[in-house]
Amino acid sequence: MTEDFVQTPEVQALLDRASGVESDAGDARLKAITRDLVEAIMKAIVKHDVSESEFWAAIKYFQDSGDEFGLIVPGVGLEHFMDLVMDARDAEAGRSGGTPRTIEGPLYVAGAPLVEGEANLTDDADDTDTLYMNGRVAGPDGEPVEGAILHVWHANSKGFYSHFDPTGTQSPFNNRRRIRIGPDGRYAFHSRMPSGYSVPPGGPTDRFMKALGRHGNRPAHVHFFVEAPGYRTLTTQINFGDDPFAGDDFAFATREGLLPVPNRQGDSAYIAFDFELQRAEVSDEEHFSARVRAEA
Ligand code: MBD
Ligand code: FE
Repeated sequence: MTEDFVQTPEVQALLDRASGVESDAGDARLKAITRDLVEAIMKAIVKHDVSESEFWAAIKYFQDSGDEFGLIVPGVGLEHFMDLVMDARDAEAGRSGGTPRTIEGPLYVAGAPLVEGEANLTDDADDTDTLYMNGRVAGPDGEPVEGAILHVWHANSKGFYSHFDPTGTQSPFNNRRRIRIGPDGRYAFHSRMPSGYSVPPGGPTDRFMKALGRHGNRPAHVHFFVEAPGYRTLTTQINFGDDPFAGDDFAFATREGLLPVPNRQGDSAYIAFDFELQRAEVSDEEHFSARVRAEA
């Protein structure tokens, strides 16, 4: 049996009816996407000779792993793929320049304290080195960006994020801030050094990665959104260039230009990093994508 089986009139009619393309009601775009996705699954089933038992094991996997979908999506490369798609669309539209985007990941929390000046991100005790990070937020001509807000979030020295910490021991916004940037475009903050992240051991993502012969580790990293009136909101992160997983990130978030090596001096580590924003072409670009995010 070959994939041509999916092209038989019976299966094609099934796809038409199942995706609602024969009905005038409903959403045409949703119908078309549903039809293509279901057809792609059918082709994979035929191509790989998926048995009935394997099929139901896969369905059970999806049913059970809902809480970790936000990890599975970057783990299989789809979240990074969206960056590649957005980069390619930008290139087609003749847009380039600025700090590269890279994935948000599933661990942002809205509503972090809004602070000004040299900011401390860390509320909780954490016996590790101190990270000092500073730099500029500028536009395409090097102009300081006025009215910028830098959203920063990272893990603690155990690799756990506040709000998502399985040990339940972190304050709500530990290592999370929104920093209002002054008219000179300069920012500076310090915090307790993050460690790399690992997916929950034994969980759905971990089991999937192991079955693929992979792992679920990320290098130590710091996430950012940068938003400012008149500029395009940037989603990015820096990954520590000297981390053992800097070249082997399970989530594919590391990118050239986003891998600074911390300058480590005794109990302190320093990173200088400048952000360059693109100008917004439409006001929608000044805002975040419509992803549903945790709130606290
Ligand atoms: C993270 O901390 C992260 O940044 C991503 C992208 C995926 C899982 C955990
Ligand atoms: Fe992260």
